[in-house]
Amino acid sequence: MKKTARRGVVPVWMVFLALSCGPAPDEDVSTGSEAGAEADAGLAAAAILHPTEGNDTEGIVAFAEMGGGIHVMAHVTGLEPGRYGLHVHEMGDCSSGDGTSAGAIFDPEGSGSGTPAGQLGEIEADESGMAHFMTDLDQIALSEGPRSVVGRSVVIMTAGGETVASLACGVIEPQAAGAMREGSGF
Ligand SMILES: [Cu+2]
Repeated sequence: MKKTARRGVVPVWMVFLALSCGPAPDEDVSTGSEAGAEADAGLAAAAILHPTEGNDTEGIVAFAEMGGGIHVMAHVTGLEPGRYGLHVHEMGDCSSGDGTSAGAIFDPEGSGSGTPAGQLGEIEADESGMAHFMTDLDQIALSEGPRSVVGRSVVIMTAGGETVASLACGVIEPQAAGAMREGSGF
């Protein structure tokens, strides 16, 4: 059953507030001077995931520059208990309803042998169908360039098996770093 896009109108920072993974680092409350703003306020982005047709999976994935890499936090609901792939796909287009409009997995290096950059990791849903995931990656970026994931999409996929299905999809939109740090616990 297809759900409405109701969550899309909720400001993303409010969603972060609800999902906070832990206390914000101390430096977050004290920064903000003109001189330090550029260095301190790293780029941030987020994708609100909406279910593909026939699924109830939804959630949010947040990205923030941190320590030279990208901190990724995902909160996904409406899954059957089990493991799923958390992927960035090439195109920022979830309009097809089945995930195919998002294109192939993001693979800027053309890694025939290695792991595509868009393979962010595996999430595991608990008995309540909820998955919570955090990691730090350096194969993706938020700044402009070949590794940037901004404007692409996040897709939750069934892991393994003979048929791979996209359960949820969301376009990665830039976020105001300041607003995000206020509410998020990043
Ligand atoms: Cu995928």
